[in-house]
Amino acid sequence: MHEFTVPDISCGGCARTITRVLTELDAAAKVDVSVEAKQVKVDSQLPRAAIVARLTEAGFEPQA
Ligand SMILES: [Cu+2]
Repeated sequence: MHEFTVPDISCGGCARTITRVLTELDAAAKVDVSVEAKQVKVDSQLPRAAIVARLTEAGFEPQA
């Protein structure tokens, strides 16, 4: 399980975008986005760096 804090999450649309791009990257991924907490939980075998790169590319850079 990978957890990220993503300050740029502001609404359900952001959550849907994040869920979409990550499930495109790994169809088996389970993605849980909390808009209020600005947190993303990803249950996936992908390396953390690959998820960070994809989130950043989509405009949702995780906090270091
Ligand atoms: Cu949004």
